[in-house]
Amino acid sequence: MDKLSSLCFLILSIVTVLVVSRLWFPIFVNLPPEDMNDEKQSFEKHISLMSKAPHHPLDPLTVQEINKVRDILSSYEPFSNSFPTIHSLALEEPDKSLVLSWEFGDPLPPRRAAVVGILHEQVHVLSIDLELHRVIRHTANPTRGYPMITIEELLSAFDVALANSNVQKSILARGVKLKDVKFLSPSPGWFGKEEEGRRFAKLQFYTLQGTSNYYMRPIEGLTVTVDLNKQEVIKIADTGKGIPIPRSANTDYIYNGEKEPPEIKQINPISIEQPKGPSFTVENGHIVKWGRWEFHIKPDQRAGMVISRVMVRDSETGELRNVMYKGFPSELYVPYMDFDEHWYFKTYMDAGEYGLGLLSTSLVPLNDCPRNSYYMDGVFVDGNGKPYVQENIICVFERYAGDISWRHTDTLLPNAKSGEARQKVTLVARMTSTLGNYDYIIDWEFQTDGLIRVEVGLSGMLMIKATPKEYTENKDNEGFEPLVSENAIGVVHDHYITFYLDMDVDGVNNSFVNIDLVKEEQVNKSPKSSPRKSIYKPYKKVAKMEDEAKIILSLVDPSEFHVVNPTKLSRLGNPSGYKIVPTATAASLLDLDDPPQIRSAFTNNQIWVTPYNKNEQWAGGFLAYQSRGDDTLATWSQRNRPIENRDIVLWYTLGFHHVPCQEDFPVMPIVSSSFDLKPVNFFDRNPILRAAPAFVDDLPVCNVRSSLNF
Ligand SMILES: *[C@@H]1O[C@H](CO)[C@@H](O)[C@H](O)[C@H]1NC(C)=O
Ligand SMILES: [Cu+2]
Repeated sequence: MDKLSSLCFLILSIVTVLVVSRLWFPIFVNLPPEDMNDEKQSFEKHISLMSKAPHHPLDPLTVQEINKVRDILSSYEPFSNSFPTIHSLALEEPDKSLVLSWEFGDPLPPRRAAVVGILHEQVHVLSIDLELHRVIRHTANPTRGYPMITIEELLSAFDVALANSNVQKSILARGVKLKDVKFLSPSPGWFGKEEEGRRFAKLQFYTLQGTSNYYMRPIEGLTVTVDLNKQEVIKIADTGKGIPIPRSANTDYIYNGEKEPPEIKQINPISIEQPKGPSFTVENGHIVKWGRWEFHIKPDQRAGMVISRVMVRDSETGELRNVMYKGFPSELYVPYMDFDEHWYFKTYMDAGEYGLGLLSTSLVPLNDCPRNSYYMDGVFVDGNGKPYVQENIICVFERYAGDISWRHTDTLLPNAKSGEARQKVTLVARMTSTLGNYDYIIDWEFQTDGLIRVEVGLSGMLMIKATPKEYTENKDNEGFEPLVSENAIGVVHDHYITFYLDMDVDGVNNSFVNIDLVKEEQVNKSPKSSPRKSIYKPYKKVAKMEDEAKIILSLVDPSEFHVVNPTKLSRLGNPSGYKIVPTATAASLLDLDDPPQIRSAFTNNQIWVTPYNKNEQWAGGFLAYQSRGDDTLATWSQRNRPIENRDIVLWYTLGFHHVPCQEDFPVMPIVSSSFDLKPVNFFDRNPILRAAPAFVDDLPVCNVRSSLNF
């Protein structure tokens, strides 16, 4: 780059920072502290930020509200002698009809909290009214299964396990020092009678000796079962004495200045330019407005990130139109494929067992999210019911990746040169969750043409199984266990992310329509009217009952899947709709009566449609830990309820089969897949027909020439 253009970029950067920091003061307020000693101070700063009153019926509970809930609970008679451990405490959303009729300026509907606690081995589910200052509903053990485990009880289970002399002996016998031992507590799933009646965790161990990578040096074949209520060891299984611990060499992944080979040219710093600042606003903390879109976004301890009240403006009239009432990842099922005593139970249901929000971590500016990002904090609750702030767990930013949103050139016109084209700029809301070894990146991407793309990325560390093997025996026709490093198998597994999508296309009452693509043959017609033998035609089939909307995808028997408003017709008489467009996905190969598949039967179909029911939000059941599959999407849907022209919820499961390979070691490059919610006959014509093209002068500080001047 020449001197002029370098100067030009410098000026641009400074101007951008100035513009951005004035318009977007909260971004910088929320940046993580540089000095770790400032942590306490920054916590207080956030308390004051977060204690602001809620503005919207769906706003999460504030720090003050959580403290109030805790006060109410402490003086609640059944808990007056001992306070339960709190496994979740969050806003109990007001009834949908109240939220839909509420407008800015109206008083908020009564603020309520939903609390799940455990006391004396009983699960308590409470509803607390903050205005009335009392418990208004209290049930014990509503279903089988237990709530999300708390970090505190896991840490304490580890202490209990490590204090056990037999566990110590087993660890020392492998030449590992106790000070190097770390743990993971895979949820135990549910495997029949002998595991019932007590809440427990299975702890497994890793050594950090010689590495900063927590998960690459497993102590194989040692599983300690700890009763979570009593906090005592109930079983030690030690069968792995002869199995070596994988070596530490090449396991580090933290940047230490080490360089790639000089032949590989480094990529220069890169960022998008927004000389006029971002085009979106975040109003009252949670309402995002961008271009034609408007929606509410909030962190949630269990779902991670919840997007609500999604509306898009009509491209002709400018009117705000409803698309979706609420969307979020409802469950995340990850079964591993290994019969081994120390592996068979690894069949996680991460949202219900651990919490996608509770295990979200602060996003790293520039690397997790681009420079032009707005960050949002989450307020969660610890096992004692005390609020804490998880900083910067959601980022919202505009993305321009150099793509095109539409184009055309009339090449047959005599003077045709270049044609019409439009840039594709989108708005992304992102959250990541680190569920032990794995990292999930979940993006909701909003396009100007009305399409919403939900993308899930997988990264982090493989779950490693130690083995005496150092080299792969290449045998055909034999199931294999992928060796990803010396003595380290990357165990084969799946990931299923089941999304709850309460679509409200132009109103609450919608229908689910299969558009089946059906082959039509021209047979024995004489005289033959066409030389063609076959074509296909789309056939509409409105699903009247739930059973008609249980979809297993098939390439050879294709359909489109539309959610339409049968009472809202376009100029041409087509019902206004959105379709769900699956892309690459996977389906479970497990037996339907395999215990993990019974618990996660919500993955038996890729698509389900249910009538809206406030109590049916968690596909794996309200209490998912050690659940037995009797409160899942699959069991609710057995009722085969009517779904035509009603308030309906669409469920979609995005799946991945994962056969690990060496590139996944020691940290996995992202694997991703997505699905789209795409308007169909929702707009009367191309909704971005009149969007303006971009011109060179739009970027006044630096023009295109300077960046072409290599
Ligand atoms: C939606 O459908 C239900 C069931 O048919 C009906 O009771 C309700 O009034 C409808 N709601 C609206 C807003 O049309
Ligand atoms: Cu994987």
